[in-house]
Amino acid sequence: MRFGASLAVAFTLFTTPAWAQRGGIDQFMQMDLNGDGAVSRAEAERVRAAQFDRLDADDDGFLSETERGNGGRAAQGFARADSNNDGRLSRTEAMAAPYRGFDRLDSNNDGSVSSSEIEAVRGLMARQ
Ligand SMILES: [Ca+2]
Ligand SMILES: [Ca+2]
Ligand SMILES: [Ca+2]
Repeated sequence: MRFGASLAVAFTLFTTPAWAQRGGIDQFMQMDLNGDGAVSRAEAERVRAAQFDRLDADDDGFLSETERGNGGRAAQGFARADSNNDGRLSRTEAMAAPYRGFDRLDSNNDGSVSSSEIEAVRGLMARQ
């Protein structure tokens, strides 16, 4: 099972051209757990849950500031996801955070980012 996608992918999911050029799309495709060439919302959620568990070092179901680390996009994503502002991120908050990049890549909003949707983004990048 491949849970190697970066935190930025699972939590913040930026889809700027710069992000894509840095290999963001390839990272995104690491979330295709069943290898069918598409990333479903369920796969994105599984990857996010797995990353939450990996970061939750003391297994209390919350990510503290220490556990989530400082700086970087992942930390920013965590800060935004902390909806009750108690400085820690519950599993519920983490799972409820927006899947921005996913939603943006899923251009027909069918809950799955298909290979053709990915190719469309790659095509846009190629023209830039
Ligand atoms: Ca898949
Ligand atoms: Ca914890
Ligand atoms: Ca779609």
